[in-house]
Amino acid sequence: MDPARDPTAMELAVACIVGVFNLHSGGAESLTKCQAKDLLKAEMPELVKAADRQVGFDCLFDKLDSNSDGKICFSEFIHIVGGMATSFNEMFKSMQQCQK
Ligand SMILES: [Ca+2]
Repeated sequence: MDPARDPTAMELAVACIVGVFNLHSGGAESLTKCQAKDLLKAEMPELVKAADRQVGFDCLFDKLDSNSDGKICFSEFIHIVGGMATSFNEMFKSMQQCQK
């Protein structure tokens, strides 16, 4: 990245996602179940509340841990972020439809 220019909104967003993952993993390659729960409760509280109401956190964790190694690696984490972004985009489009 050219240090002479300001980062783009997308670069800042990606850096933020990477920073959140590393903050909660302590710099490790993967999040433990406890670290994943702390991250999701802090950063995606509605997802955790919905999981607690419906199936419980353990079931959510098992679904997110796609390779079943008991940890959440960065690529598994980014799928969670992608799902959340997709939901936000759908909500944004619905709000636009209501304004027309
Ligand atoms: Ca895993």
